Amino acid sequence: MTSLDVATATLDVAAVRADFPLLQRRVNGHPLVYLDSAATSQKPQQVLDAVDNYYRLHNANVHRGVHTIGNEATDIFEGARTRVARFIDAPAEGLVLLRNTTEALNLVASSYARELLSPGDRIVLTEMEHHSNLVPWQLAAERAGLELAFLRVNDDGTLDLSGLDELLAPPTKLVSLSHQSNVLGTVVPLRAVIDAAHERDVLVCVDAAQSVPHMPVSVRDLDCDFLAFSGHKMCAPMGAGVLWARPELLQRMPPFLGGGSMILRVSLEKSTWSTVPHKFEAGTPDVGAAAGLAAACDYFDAIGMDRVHAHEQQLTSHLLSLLEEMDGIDVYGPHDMSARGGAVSFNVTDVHAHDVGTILDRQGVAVRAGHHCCQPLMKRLGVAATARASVYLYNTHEEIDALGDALAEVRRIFR
Ligand code: 7TS
Repeated sequence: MTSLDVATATLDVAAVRADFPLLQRRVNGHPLVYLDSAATSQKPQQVLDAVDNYYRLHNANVHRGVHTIGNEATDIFEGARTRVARFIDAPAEGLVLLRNTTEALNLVASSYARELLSPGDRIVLTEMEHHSNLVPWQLAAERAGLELAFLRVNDDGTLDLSGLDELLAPPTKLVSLSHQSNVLGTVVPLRAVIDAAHERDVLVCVDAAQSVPHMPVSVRDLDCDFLAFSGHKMCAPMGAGVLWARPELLQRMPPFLGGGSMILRVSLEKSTWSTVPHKFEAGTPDVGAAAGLAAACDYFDAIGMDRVHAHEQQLTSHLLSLLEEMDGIDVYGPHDMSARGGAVSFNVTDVHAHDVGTILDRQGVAVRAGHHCCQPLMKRLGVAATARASVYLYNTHEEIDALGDALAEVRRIFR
């Protein structure tokens, strides 16, 4: 029986785990305990099969429309677009298939902010953004004379929204913020931010890299203007990323990259553009990765994202109580489960996060250590780095306990 046959109220983790070949591995003489899914997730057999099937039977270039195999590849690619759009409850016309969240956010920063905003216009970000949702806006601001302003982070790791009204006033044109922090696990009350922004005719761009993989997300319910995420964090291959944008915005935006597939007509002097969303998909796309992303959407819909989310909440709550009970561990981010998801950052007193990560690895426990591409947030927390454990649908309570045992070993070594 695979996880897809399971229709019980809670997630059958044993069945889920059986779908993931890599989770059967041992590392340094121990069963692998993979707690780094916020960096990238593992892939189930169903996704691996979809990629394999594409390359074995249907591989050809897309949108050329002459031979049978090419048409099959086009159907797979365009089928992935509609499948992914359905997964996030969004019109497919606005769904641009790219490589990752970073590329998607650069597209918005370049083709919307840099090209369509005016000098003096303001973009609001937050202090807890991943560099991917900060650096592209800095580049656009520098080139187009835009101003950047920031929502701050409270001591408890929640977003300080007290200054929101003021920051939404003219000349603000756009807010770009992550739905869930990859460091603190903080889940932002996005709908409230979006409603407040729209009242002022301010657009909202959502970095959903850490939310679409972990909870039900409906673009229609959120009513956001742009939304970006990466397939590789939701059990799909690396190389498939998504930007969803309101089609009318995509129509007004000039292309991001120029080349094949994104044009209507080309002369030596001038070109015109293909329709939306193809205008933003220059060059040969990663069709195999798109096929894998569609399979990942099937996989999650068969399980139910609400069930995935509930499972992660249980694991995170267990992890937080375990860390709180241990001496000499600082946990960053909200402790209230209603304000957070399953990325948990911590430090062991007087031990560098990299040492923590290395000792955990010796016991088969994979966590991330470092600044997590959030240097401004590290500064706000007053630390150089943190260790971070992040859970997913395939993790178990026993694995959280294994992390606890491995951390006790860290404390013993450094006593
Ligand atoms: N935004 C957020 C909130 C992220 O967590 C990440 C990746 C990105 C954007 C960029 O995604 P990419 O697929 O374009 O690279 N976060 C992490 C992490 O926390 N550890 O490794 C990558």
